[in-house]
Amino acid sequence: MSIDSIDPDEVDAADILGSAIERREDPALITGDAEYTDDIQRQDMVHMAICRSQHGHATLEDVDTSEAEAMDGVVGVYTHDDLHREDTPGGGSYSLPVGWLLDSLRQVDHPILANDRVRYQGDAIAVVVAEDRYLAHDAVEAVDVDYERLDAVTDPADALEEDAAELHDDAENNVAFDWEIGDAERTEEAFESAPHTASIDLENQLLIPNAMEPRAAVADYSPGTDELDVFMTSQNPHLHRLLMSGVIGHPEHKLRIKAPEVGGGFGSKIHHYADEALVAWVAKHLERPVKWTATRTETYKTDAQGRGHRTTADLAMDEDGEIVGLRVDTTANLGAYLSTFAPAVPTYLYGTLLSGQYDIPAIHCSVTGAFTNVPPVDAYRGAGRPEASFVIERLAKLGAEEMDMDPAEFRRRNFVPEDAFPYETQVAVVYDSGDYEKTLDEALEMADYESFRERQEQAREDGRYLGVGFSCYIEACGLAPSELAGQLGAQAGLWESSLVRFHPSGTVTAFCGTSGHGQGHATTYAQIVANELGIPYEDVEVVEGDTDEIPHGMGTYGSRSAAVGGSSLVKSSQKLVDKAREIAAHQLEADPADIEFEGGEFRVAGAPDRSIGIKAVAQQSYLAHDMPEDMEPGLEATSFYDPDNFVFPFGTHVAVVEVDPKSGEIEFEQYVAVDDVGNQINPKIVEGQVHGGVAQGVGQALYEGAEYDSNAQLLTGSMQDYAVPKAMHIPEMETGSTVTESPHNPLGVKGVGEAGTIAAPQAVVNAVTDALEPFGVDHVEMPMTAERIWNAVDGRTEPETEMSAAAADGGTADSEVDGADDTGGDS
Ligand code: MCN
Repeated sequence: MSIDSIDPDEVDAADILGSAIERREDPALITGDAEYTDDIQRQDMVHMAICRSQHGHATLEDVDTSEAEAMDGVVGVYTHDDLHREDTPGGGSYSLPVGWLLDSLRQVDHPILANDRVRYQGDAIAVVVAEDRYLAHDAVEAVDVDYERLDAVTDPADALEEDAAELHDDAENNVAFDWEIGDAERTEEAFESAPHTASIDLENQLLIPNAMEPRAAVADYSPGTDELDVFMTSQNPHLHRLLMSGVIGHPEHKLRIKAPEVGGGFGSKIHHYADEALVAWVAKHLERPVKWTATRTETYKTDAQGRGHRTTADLAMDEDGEIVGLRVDTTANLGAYLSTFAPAVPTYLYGTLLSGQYDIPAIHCSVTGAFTNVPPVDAYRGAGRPEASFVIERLAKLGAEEMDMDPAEFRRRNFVPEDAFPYETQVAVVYDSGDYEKTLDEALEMADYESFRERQEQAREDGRYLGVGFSCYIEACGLAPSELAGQLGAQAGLWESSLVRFHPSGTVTAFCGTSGHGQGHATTYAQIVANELGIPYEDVEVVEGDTDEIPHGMGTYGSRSAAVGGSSLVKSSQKLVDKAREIAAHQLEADPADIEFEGGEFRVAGAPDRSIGIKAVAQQSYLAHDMPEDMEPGLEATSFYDPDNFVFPFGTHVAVVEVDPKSGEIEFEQYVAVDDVGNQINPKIVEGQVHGGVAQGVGQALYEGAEYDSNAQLLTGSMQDYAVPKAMHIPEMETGSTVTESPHNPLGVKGVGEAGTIAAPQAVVNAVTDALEPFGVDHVEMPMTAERIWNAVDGRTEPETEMSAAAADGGTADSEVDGADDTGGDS
């Protein structure tokens, strides 16, 4: 079941918002016409390559660059000592900033080229600049680095052990922060008196984002004007401009960041890395254009990774199966240094979402952030919210089992009721709107759950193991508002800005400070603006991703673009219409209060024949021959939109699987996704986002995981070793939706960009453990490889089988299942 996309020519202008029109950006992407950063060529351009640490943890005894420097075609080789900055007070080194602070945060220095120590395999040590790319890479091989290896640690829980190798002098025991939320005392009381509890120990494994396009940058400096243009794979050019201007000490207004076409990011292109800053520095230093494009191996070793939690969590229930308490203790891997927004991810984007769809009267969550010898860990699609959803939805399954209740009914009993919105959780957020039963009911129907248990029973008798898994997820997105973000530690505002400009000939350019990189903004933003202005969709062009063209912006992440950027476009369009109304009133010799606007026409109320179209008004505004008194010519409007709250999309995903206990293989029988993202601007794009998100969630559940050896050497450093799922690994998805508008923005939308990734992992793990219930397996760590499944069931006999065997022997069955424990496998 899939939504058909529609040719925009076949859609009435009045229906453009909400239509599943085809993505206008696709032809250029499909035909190869689109320009990515690596496509950019400049005369006299040189190429940069980076000498990176081969070790996970070592001191740098010596870095000898002489051989590399002597190579023909090498233009320069630079190390930490070359980057000494005399223009900062005290003359410091170039270091990367942290964009989110917590009270207990131990800030550690993160130099863009390592000084005397490397802390993860891939830490940058030196840059080589050469006349061509291959030469630059060859010259990197000629840099002679003398290391003294140190003990390494990659697991966050191990990092906190007293005898663990310590990464930073300023972070004793590798503790980056201690953070908590909720009411510890009340939660303990709830547990003390609760007749039922369910518990889980789990790992939410480290993931490597896999954008199709590796990170890249081209920098071009004009000494005459001191202007520095940086083209780079960015999800947020204005933020990158701000951060980079601080890192390399170049004035913000003379720094231009432009994101050409960006081939996916999934969070990994939000952060400010050393590499892009180095490209900019080198371009300025050499006064020549410079290009750097990461190899796939560099991407695996240096892109910020995601998740990386170890968690113990307990749920307390009363006699009726109502949840009375939730207790969560997490150790979060932050990697070797603090990445740009890292402190926010395992705290405010995690702890605040633990209540899930449930009305839980007492919650407490504590999180310890740990430094380890892996690349910095930061936002990866979902960023904290998948981890939270995984914890509560795994516990919901175990809670239902403890209560001997149907898992769907257990959830229904505990849902925040429809009439309780806005609903304030015990973990500091207020859900905007919701109707959780509606998505559950639709998903149950689509999955034909009513007949499932019978089929499952039947299959078990035939020696086949089917399982169903539910995920009733919630997430917070549309990241905003600025005041709250500031109170929580953000060093940036979370508003969005846009400019809508009518051209004299009647076409429109809509500029927005978000920066899409695959989400289809050129299509959906044009739908929004065309709808507001009542003009044809084809007449609206969308521009994003260039600090020189767009007034300002905060970028694309946290599924914020529709809710915040889209709303900003509504606001700008409405301002523009307000001005146009005054011009129209003047032209029609009427009072502006008597002018109605619909379908692109201004009409005098009660005199429909007296009208003027908005395009004619635009033309008049530029002619400026006959304007209202004191009105400036031109027709454009800018706005900065800062919403009141996050938006909270939700939904129910249901996975139905068959597990072969003999081989450990898992087959999907069905995957149902019912999501509520408020009003949909474009249902086809929404569906595509759900598909992509679920694919990544299934990837986490079954295939993906960054693995390191005891020296912090990455074992999964290529696509051969890190299993990104292919099309054949992804289940056929049946998607459905309900609509519960958000009251917090004029479009009534909620975000969708991360929903599938947040929902899918626990649906799959719950399904697999449901299938393996006869074997007493109630948890398998992700990724649930065939080996892990096989290890989980190996040697365990299904109770019925054993009972019957015992009965046949005339003896008593001594169930091996009793002794079964959870397994993380040992793959
Ligand atoms: N949309 C809609 N109706 C809604 C909500 C959204 O039609 N009710 C549309 C939007 O207009 C937009 C798309 O759906 O075209 C996604 O919107 P939104 O949920 O606002 O998310 P963002 O545009 O802010 O995108 C960010 C989000 C995140 S955080 C990650 S990670 C992610 C994702 O989007 N990375 C992606 N989707 C991705 N898709 C691609 N192809 N590549 C990535 O790197």
